[in-house]
Amino acid sequence: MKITDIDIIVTCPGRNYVIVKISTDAGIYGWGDATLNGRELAVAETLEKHLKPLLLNKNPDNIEDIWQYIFRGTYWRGGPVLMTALAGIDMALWDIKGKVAGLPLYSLLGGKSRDKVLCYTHVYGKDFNSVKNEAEKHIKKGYKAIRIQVDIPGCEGTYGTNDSYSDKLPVQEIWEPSPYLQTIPELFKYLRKELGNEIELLHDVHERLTPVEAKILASQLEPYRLFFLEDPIRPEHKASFNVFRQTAKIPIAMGELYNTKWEAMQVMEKQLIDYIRCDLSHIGGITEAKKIANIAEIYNIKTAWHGPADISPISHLANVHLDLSIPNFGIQEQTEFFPPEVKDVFSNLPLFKDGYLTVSDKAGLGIEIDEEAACQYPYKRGYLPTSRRKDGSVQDW
Ligand code: CS2
Ligand code: MG
Repeated sequence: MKITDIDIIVTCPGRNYVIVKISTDAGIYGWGDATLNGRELAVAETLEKHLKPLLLNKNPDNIEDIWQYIFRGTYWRGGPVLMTALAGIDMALWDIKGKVAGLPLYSLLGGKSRDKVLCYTHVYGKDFNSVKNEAEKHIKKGYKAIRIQVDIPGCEGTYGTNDSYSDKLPVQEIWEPSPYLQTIPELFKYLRKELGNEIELLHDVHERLTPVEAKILASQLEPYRLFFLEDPIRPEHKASFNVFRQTAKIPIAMGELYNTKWEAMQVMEKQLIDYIRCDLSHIGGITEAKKIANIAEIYNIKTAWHGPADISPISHLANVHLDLSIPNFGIQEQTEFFPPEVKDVFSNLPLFKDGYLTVSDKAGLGIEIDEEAACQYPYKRGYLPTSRRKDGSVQDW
């Protein structure tokens, strides 16, 4: 079998997605996700101009060889743009392999280790009471785990409380550590009192604290039994995790900004985290994520793959197939925030029932894409917000 064509479709059904379609001389094609929020065209151009010519006529069965060839064989490697492009190719190749075999992806990955995967979604509000009301609605829907964010006094509309995706220049938010560090422990104290102990609660710091601030927050959250505290510090200096890891008795998750297994390895081999939460579509796809899960297993670390609305349903399906198969699955982030138009383009999304996700038994990833509908939603420039401190200096968003 040979790769005969690669189409890169940039579509905006409410938000931008980059879809990779790999066609073969056997008439079978596969779909991959190469969406990098706010930098979609950089990835699309990499695929179209640089990678497509290298892949034509290659045998799509040889996923590992193609992965190594793109990653190592072309010399320049790593970083979000190249690893997202590689992920798009990798997912499409796995989809083809599944269709050739007539088997769902989870079966190719070793078969099911579980019947369904525990998931969490996002709950937020302007104040504690509205967060509680939203949380109760989600518990009624069947959720067993929810991620909680709240407006911080003086920093209203900050990460997780507002969808400030903009087609003009980025929305600029204000963020300060002091009110944040005072608000979050109070929020979780209130929620445990109001909601009881059964519901699993999570929180995303979004890489905004210094190591010592993270240590203070983690210690203050200890009594409220968090499932995990996500991305407490910036991703660059891995040894910084040592500062709070030794004292804070709270599970830590990290990884959506990592782009290779070597980065993930640094926090895993020293057991500085409890959940690895890379993004399959920014880490080179299913091939790399499966390896990361295997490394994590050695250290008794579980997975919590990134699953926001800014990656396409193709990645969400890949997440659930992998979750079903690996022994050390932890939890899956799931989004309720796909714009409604997404369903015009993508069908067969993961199925939610009573707090868990499953996928169909269709061959490969099981995704269906309406290419005509995708063309009716052309690309629109879109930016994530940025953030500054009150003194005007740059803050990690
Ligand atoms: C996030 C994302 O889902 C998460 O945990 O941190 O919402 C992240 O901000 C976006 O993927 C950025 O594009
Ligand atoms: Mg996050």
